[in-house]
Amino acid sequence: MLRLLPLGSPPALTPRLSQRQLAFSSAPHTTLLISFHQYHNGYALVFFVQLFIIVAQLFGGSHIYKRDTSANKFIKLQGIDVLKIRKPNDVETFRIDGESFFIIADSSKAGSTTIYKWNGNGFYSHQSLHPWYRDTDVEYLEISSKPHLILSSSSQRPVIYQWNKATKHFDRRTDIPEMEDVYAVKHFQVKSDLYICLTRFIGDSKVMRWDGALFRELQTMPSRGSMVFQPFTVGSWQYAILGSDYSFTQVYRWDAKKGEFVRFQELNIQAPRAFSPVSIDNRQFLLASSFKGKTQIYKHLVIDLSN
Ligand SMILES: [Ca+2]
Repeated sequence: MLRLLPLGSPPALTPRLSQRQLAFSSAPHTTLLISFHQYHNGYALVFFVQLFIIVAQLFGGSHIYKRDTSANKFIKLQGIDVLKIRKPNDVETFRIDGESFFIIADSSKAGSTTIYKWNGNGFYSHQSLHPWYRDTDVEYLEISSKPHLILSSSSQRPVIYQWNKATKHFDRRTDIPEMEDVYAVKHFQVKSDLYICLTRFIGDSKVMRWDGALFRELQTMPSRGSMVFQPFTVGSWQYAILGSDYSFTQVYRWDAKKGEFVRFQELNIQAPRAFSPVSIDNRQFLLASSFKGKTQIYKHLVIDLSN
């Protein structure tokens, strides 16, 4: 038997790395994201890692920080175009053919969801997608080993873009039919099958399966003020957790025999906005950030009931 146990709220979750410059805990609606970028030097076999933090925020402009290893702190590397990025709602990072990118979903009508690419010295705007649609979320995933993006908007169905190897840009491929008002999309894989969790605030959130040509509905979960539907694995267990502002948060566990999620546990979290699994010393935790209350940490327990 498995259970997620509340461990209470952490005494201090402010990251030590960045508290002085970033102060994101006091900035409303700040998306904080850390990504690793690695570079090889083939001849000398010098290998090093550069660490960046992208701070996208509603007020005060969005910036990129770079870890300065000699000073042991993050220093501001560059600002992000305020004409394109006005109301950032989500950031994702990805690598294609050895190159590093990130994308910011912009939720203002005047802004534009934009991809940035690392050129060795800084990140430069590479492609703007989808103007005028007030995007709320972006998801990077591979479909049949090809890079794709799924953009969710408050004004239309989620749109799927596919990477074009020749032009090195994303082209619109298709949309997800009969799915209006999707706030966010997250993907997961079970063996070789690809699935997505689609969050809707009210109504039904959904799980869909890629059938080789399009995503088809697999399951429907009632939403009561949901802003996050996060799939995650702990060991060999696949879960999905559907947050709720007006009801209990639901944890689902994948049933391999049925090939779908089954209800597993309810959690009481105020206005959850993100869930993140963390593994420390062979112990598994789930961090649940809250918009109104304290961030909660749950521990994953395996209870032996054989005795
Ligand atoms: Ca996202």
